[in-house]
Amino acid sequence: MKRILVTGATGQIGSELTMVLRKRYGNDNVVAAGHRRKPSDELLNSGPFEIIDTTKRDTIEEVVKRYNIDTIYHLAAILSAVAEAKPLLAWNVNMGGLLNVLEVAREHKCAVFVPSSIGAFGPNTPKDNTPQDTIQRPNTMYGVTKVSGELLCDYYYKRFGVDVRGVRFPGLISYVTLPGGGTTDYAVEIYYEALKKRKYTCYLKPDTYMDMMYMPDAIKAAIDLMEADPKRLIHRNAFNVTAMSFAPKDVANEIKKYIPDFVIDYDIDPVRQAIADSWPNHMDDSAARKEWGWKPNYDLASMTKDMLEKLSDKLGIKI
Ligand code: AKB
Repeated sequence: MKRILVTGATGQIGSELTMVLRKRYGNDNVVAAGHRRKPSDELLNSGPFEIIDTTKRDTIEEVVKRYNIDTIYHLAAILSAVAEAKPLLAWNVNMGGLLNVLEVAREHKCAVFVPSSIGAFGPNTPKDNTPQDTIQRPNTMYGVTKVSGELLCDYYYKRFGVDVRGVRFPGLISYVTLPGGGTTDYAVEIYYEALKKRKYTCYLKPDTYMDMMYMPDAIKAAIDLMEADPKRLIHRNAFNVTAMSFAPKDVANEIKKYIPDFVIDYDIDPVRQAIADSWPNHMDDSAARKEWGWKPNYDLASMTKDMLEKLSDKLGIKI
């Protein structure tokens, strides 16, 4: 039986991943840990919850020892737009936190899941069909921490045998928990605003293409990779994974199929536009498909239908 710790459990991915893991492995076997955001009642009432500041190694180690943890999903991180505003905080949390988690995993023989991101690529990476192994010279603090994190994970596997695995997540869309300060956040906000105001002002240009994924697929990717046969894994860390590639104008057109009077306009934020412009349009995720059977279930059309249905229930607003 697995004994799992999820850091960043109050965040966009963690809040949903924790509930899926609890269903799969038993409520008491999955410890949710947060620090900055307040946990939801669902998270608090369904299993153990602990405060962990991942920049303080002893707070991680104490929980790992007390609960006899053997697997850590390490999700606590600062996202791209906040990282540009607070680069030192991003370095401390994204690198310091990761190093602490890997050290605790080495000492206590834990497996670790670590998400990287499309942010690990930069302006001179090939933009279309971005290969699994390619140029990575990001020009943002977020990207610097993501590439360094990928290398650190490879190092801990090769040097110390820590079973650390991970994917490069694209922008993630969900109706449960809002993302906190990323460049791809527009793709979540647009659904809320479409329902609430029939109008959305987008901070990216209409034709800014990026990889995206619906949260159920992201959770499936994390769990499937951690359960994959290690003998089949050639890469282990930082697998490209994607489900769809779209631009703001595409998601607006899809929403209009359900809300015909929905209007999008644009007020460009130069910081987030520059970050988005430095990321791929569309990654090649064939290594993940081959090595552990990655296959998403949702595309833009099926995600939009589900997002609008679930959000209209949640917000109590009729489509
Ligand atoms: C962000 O926009 O910072 C994240 C990411 C793509 O890593 N959603």
